Amino acid sequence: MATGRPRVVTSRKGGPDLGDLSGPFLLALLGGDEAAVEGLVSRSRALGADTALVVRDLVMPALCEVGRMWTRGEASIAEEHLATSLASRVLGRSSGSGGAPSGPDRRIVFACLAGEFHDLGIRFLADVARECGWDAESLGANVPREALVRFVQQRPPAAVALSVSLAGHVPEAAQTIAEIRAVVPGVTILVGGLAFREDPERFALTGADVGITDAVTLRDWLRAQEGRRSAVSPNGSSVCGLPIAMPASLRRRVARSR
Ligand code: B12
Repeated sequence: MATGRPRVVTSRKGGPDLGDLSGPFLLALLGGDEAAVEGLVSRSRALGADTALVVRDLVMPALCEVGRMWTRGEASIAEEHLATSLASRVLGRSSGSGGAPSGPDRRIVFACLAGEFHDLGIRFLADVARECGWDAESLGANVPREALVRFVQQRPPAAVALSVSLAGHVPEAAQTIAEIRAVVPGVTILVGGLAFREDPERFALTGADVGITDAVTLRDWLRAQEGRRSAVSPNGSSVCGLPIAMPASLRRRVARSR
C-alpha cells in the first residue's frame, strides 16, 4: 500500500432519521436510565438503523453534548462516566453479527495509541466491523507502541485502525504508523477520531492509507473491501491471524474455537 497523503473518505448522509430520538437519548444517558437507553436503541433499529447509524446519529451527538456540558460545568465527571459506560453496555448488547469472518483478508485490529484513553469509539467500531462480517479485535485504550507493533507483526491483519482523539497525539500516530509499516509493509492503515473531525488536514500528518471520521463511512469502506485480496504479503507469517510459530495442531484448535 502506498504511503503519502491518506485517502479521506466520507459517506453521504442516508438511512432513517433518528433526530427525534436524540434528545430523549441524551436525557436517558445522563439519568442513567438503562431501560430507556435500551428502548431508544431498539426503536432506532426498528426504524432500520444498523450499529453504524446508531453510533453516528444517536450516540455521537449525545456524547458530544455530554462533553460540552462537562466543559461548561453542567455535567459532572461522574455523569460523563455514567453516560459513557451506559452507552457502551447497551450498544455492545444490541449489536448483531455479520456471520463467520472469511479469513485473514477480513481481519482488522483496532487500537488507541499510547496515552490515548478515549476507547469508546473503537469499541463501537469493532462492533460495526463484526456486523460487516469482519474478524475485529479491539486492543482498547493506551496501547504501548512497542506492544502494538509486535502484535501486528506476529499476527498481521488485513487492516489496522488507529484512533486519535487528542490532537497532541498525532505525532505518536505518525511514529506508530511508520513502525508498523517497517515490519508489515503491506498492511492497510486507517486513522480516525476526534482529532481529525476537528481538522481533517491532520490526516496528512500521519502517513496512514485511509482517513475516516465516522462509523457509517467505516462500514461502507469495510463492505467495499469485499472480494478484494489483502495487501498483506504472503510471507508465511500469518494463518488466519495466528502466529506461524504456533505448533500446527494448536493453531488448528485455536482457529476452530474462534
Ligand atoms: C467520554 C470522554 C472521556 C472519557 C473516555 C472514556 C472512554 N473509555 O472512552 C475519559 C474520562 C477517560 C476522558 C478523558 C479525557 N478527556 Co475526554 N471526552 C469524553 C467525551 C465526553 C466523549 C468521547 C466519546 O466517547 N465520544 C463518542 C465516541 C463514539 O466518539 P469518538 O471517540 O470520536 O469516535 C467516533 C469517531 O471519531 C470515529 N473514530 C474514532 N476513532 C476512529 C478510528 C478509525 C480508524 C476510524 C475509521 C474512525 C474512528 O468513529 C467513532 C464512532 O463514530 C468527549 C466529548 C466529545 N466531544 O467527544 C471528551 C473529550 C474528547 N475529552 C477531552 C479531554 C480534554 C479529556 C482529558 C484531557 C480530560 C482531563 N483533563 O483529564 C482526558 C484525556 C485522557 C487521554 N489522555 O486520552 C476533550 C478533548 C478536547 C480536544 N479537542 O482535544 C473533549 C472533546 C471534551 C471537551 N469538550 O473538552 N474523556
